[in-house]
Amino acid sequence: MFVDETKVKVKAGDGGRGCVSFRREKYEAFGGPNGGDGGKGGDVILEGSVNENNLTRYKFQPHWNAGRGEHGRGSDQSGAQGANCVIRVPPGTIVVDMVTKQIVAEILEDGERKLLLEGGNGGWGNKKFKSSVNRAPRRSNPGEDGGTGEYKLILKSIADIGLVGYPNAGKSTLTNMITNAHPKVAAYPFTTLHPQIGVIEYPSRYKTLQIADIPGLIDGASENRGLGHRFLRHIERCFLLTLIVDMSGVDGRDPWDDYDQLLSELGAYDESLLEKPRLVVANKMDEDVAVENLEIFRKKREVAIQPISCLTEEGIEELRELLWEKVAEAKAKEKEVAEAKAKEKEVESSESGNAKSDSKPA
Ligand SMILES: Nc1nc2c(ncn2[C@@H]2O[C@H](COP(=O)(O)OP(=O)(O)OP(=O)(O)O)[C@@H](O)[C@H]2O)c(=O)[nH]1
Ligand SMILES: [Mg+2]
Repeated sequence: MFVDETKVKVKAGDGGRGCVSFRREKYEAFGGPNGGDGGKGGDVILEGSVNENNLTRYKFQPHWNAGRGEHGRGSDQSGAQGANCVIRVPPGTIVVDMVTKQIVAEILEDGERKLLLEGGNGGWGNKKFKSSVNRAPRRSNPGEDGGTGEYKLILKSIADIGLVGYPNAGKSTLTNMITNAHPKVAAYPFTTLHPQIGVIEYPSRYKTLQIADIPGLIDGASENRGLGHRFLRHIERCFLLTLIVDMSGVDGRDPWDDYDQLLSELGAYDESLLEKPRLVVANKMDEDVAVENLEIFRKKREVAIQPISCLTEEGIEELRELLWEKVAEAKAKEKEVAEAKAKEKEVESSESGNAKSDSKPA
């Protein structure tokens, strides 16, 4: 089962009550107040974990509570802090507050932690209320309530490359060949029912890339045909989109129409997907008709296209290298854009700072 969207109800721990108590000992009259403070309630914390690969467990267990703080006790004993509740989510998870509809957290890395709800503070014991005018206070505070919240968890997988294509184009076959993942391959449409993330290794560079194999798109996916657009969110964060076109033209479709349709479906989901760097791959080149179709494709559409065959392994090694180069290029470009943006912001803020200091009277 693959769940990439679910709701959770969480509650942070309540703070423990403060204690009213007085020191009573033999030969120690009026020993003074010694009621301890209540413990703080546990926090609700989000943590990225690569051991989770989707949100199934939160679908079946939607309630998560942190422990309450212990009440304070006599003899100056503070209550223990409540246990934190750690919600482990796969990297790439976004958390949306169901009331405000705002994104309140985003977990991108393994081990990354974010505080979702803070536990209530413990109440003061009567010792804290002692003063020069009231040396025997009979007062203590109740603990603060821990907050509650309802959140939607949405997983948008993190991969460098997203594979997009019609059903049966050979996305999973390619994933099987070049990565450690083994998605099911079969000659019927919609073999892949949910995204599969595979890792491509580049041993000579001591590096890896992640590739997301998602279910096939068909005409009208934007109107929810086939599996619809449901899984396109898993390629939103990719640096590179790889469009796999079946050059053998099965099911009476023409490869160039497939290519156009894929682009229009991507655009219908989100225009910004079309701005991502793309690599177009022609698969099934072992078939004779594919060679003819590729020639026609090149005449009809002026795009660079990489011919491969997952059957004969022709062009696979070149494709691996091309993927590496394109992702490196895309990453460099994205970094440049981010740096330019940061610089622009810096200039803007320094300008507004100057304007403020100018407006001050001398
Ligand atoms: N002749 C030939 N057949 C191929 C090639 N690559 C894949 N196939 C076949 O195409 C069929 C579909 O392959 P899949 O990898 O399951 O296709 P997919 O794109 O993942 O399809 P969905 O998961 O349904 O979207 C399988 O029967 C494969 O054996 C190829 O290069 N040449
Ligand atoms: Mg598949």
